[in-house]
Amino acid sequence: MKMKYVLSVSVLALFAAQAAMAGSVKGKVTPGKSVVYLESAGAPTPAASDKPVTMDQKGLRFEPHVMVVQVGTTVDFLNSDKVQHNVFWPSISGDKKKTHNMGTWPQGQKKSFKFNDPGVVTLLCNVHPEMSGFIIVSPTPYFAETDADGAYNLANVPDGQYTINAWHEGKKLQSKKITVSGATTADFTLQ
Ligand SMILES: [Cu+2]
Repeated sequence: MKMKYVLSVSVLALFAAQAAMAGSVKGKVTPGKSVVYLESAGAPTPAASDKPVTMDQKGLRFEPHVMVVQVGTTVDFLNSDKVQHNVFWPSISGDKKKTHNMGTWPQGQKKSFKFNDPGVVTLLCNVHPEMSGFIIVSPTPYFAETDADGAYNLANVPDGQYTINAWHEGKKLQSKKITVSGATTADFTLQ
């Protein structure tokens, strides 16, 4: 009994120590409605959830227009329209070797893809050239979409070295190296 008690206390102490090392990154990205995500410079980060997320094609639009997922996430591409849609991407972050065509399918059907490469995926439909959408595949679970004013807050980020990336449709991706140690700030103005 005494051993068990001692173990419980040390486990609690360990949790307390880990909690104390968790920082946050907050700041502002101009323009608003941007995406921020962290790349870890060293320490491994928790794996993605097994739960798939849905990218819908509805009303001749990708819905949502912009989605952020952690690397290793499966995206279910659903067609909710009466017309057939296709899904393809010409590259991931400009790497044309990572091009992929999911094919074309009718209303009510979906096809799934697991994103194992981080980066920016521009979704297109070869049936409707005006359609586009974006999936930002983050290498870590530390990502956010900023609010309309550009504010974001990444909570529970373990202290350490990271690269923080900020993305907005039509703007150049910006990256900064940061050291997270408690409350950390990073602001961006995207061009
Ligand atoms: Cu389409």
